[in-house]
Amino acid sequence: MDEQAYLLIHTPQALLMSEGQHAPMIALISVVAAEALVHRARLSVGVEFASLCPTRHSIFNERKRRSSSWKSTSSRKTPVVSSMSLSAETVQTTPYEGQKPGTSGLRKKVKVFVQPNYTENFVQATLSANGAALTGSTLVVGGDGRYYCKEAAELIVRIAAANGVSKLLVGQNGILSTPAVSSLIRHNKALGGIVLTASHNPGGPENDFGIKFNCENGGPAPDAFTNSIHKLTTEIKEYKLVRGLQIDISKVGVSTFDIAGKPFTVNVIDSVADYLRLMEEIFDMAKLKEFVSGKVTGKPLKMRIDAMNGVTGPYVNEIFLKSLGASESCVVHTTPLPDFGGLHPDPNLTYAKDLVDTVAQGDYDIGAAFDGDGDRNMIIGQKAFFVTPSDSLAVIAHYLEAIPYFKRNGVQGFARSMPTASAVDLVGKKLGKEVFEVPTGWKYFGNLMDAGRLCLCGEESFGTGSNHIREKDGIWAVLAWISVMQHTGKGIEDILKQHWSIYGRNYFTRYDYEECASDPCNEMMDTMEKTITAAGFVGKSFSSGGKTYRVKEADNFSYTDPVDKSVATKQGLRIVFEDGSRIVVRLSGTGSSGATVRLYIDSYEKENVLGQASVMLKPLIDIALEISQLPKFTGRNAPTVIT
Ligand code: VG1
Ligand code: CO
Repeated sequence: MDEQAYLLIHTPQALLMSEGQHAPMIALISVVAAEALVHRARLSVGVEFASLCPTRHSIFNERKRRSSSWKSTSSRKTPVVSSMSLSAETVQTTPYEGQKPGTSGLRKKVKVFVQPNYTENFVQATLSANGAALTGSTLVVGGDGRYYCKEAAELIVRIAAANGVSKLLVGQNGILSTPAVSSLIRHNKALGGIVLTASHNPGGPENDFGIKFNCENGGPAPDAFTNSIHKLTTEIKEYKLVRGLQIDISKVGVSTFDIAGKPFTVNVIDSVADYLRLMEEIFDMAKLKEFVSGKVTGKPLKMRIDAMNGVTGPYVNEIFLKSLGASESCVVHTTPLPDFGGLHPDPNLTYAKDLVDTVAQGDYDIGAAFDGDGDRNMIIGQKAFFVTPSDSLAVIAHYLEAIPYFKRNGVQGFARSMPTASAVDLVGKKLGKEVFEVPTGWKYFGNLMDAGRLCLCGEESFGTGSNHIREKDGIWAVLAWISVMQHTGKGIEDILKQHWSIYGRNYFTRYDYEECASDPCNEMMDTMEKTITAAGFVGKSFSSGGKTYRVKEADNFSYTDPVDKSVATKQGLRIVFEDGSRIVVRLSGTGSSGATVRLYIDSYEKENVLGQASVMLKPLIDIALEISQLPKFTGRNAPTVIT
């Protein structure tokens, strides 16, 4: 990795830059002093924030336990001195409606974000939601490189400086994957991180931008925190800004400023280095490299890794090409582009069609794709054999011993989001582990991980991850799969078939109806909720395609967090039948306009495990469309995406 550090000397008139291997001692002292300030501020954590981020104490303890060999990214950079003195100003503003973070951050069209003060308001509210802990804090800033990321990152630098933040770690060119942000927050003991992404939503001037905040544990802000951000956006009257603060985020290096007498440091960091080291700790890279080379098996592993022009490109190059020694032809679309090259950066069978078609030809052993911000993954085997995310989670759970990290740290419980098929539950049961069912959204896993009860979890939406960070992690998932392949010596299809022969199979499909009109969708949900919660619905039978299902349970899913007892209600309509089959309907919380309806169907077969999901699930799909009256309310006869 590029270990270059720069000595930046600022004067109000000029910004001079020179490469420096030997920084002056005075600079060292100033950085140490700044670190001490940060430390002091962290000891006086605001009560307000502590109550919003209940995980704070357990994280702190976990950090104390963690190996002291880990060096923070910032500590490897040459310290820098600056004489630039600037002051903060207060800018009057008025609230915008609708700045309410959804499943994962605030997502709107770029056109909405670029309105005067729109981004400024939201960033100020996000910072203010941290309360007293913000003063003297360290924050991580980066995003998936989509259109408006760079401008937003520069704006955040100016607003953070004015709000008493001590230090920012900014990804070079504003590039940091969501998992990398999570890792950086943890390793640098930062207060949190601002991630500039609309994740799997398309990018470009006509498409989406997004901002999410991750807390001190590295995970997405919990509901209490995002509610507080939203409340602040409705009351905002002013924001703070250091207007004259200019940072060149295209160069790795440290800049320090004096903001009204207080030091402020911006550390532009290599986007990949910290994450690479984390992967090297988790996986046996040497063994995987040998496996990829075919040295032992006599047959090199042929992989096709598609970064879909999202943020994972630089990570893919570093990890799959350099560390694992794969050939150039194994990786595609590895340059992050502001509009993802027109691709929809959502790794599913519809939007990753290029990958699926290529792997379908039979030359590759494994195909994988990621979403815009690198937290999702899709895994396919030879001839594009599709691994459902629900199965992917269960298989990884079954083979955790193939990954050194789990050998070292032990295996705690497993978890999945409610709409995810329950394949992992069966593995958990066999291994005698706790299994949790949480609402949709990665934020619900964090408390369980911090409490030491959860080590592996996933969502049907192509999210898989572990307690190595507090986000789902696309590249981690692929490395986990390669580890399983290495461990078993089997291909992906065989691994799945063997898994089903042990546990039975959870057939799963999801229908997405994207960009529908909002009002009729809300009406549909209300009507369906009334139908399924009415007296007499439980016990009712529905028949289709020669199959009959009797309702065992039906509700609008609600969840009480086992750790902090917070309650999340209205998390999706759910009909559970007597044989365990399920119909789930919910509205997406990540769209930027209109409504997206998600219909999830799953059913379990102990013996009949080699059927086709679309055929096996057809009767249940028809029943779901009948009960929900989806075609009538949405006017749609077919979904936009089928998974
Ligand atoms: C979707 C997925 C959910 C995921 C969320 C964020 O949410 O269903 O499982 O956690 O996106 O993923 P929704 O509300 O649209 O169903 V990401 O990679 O877009 O941050
Ligand atoms: Co994502």
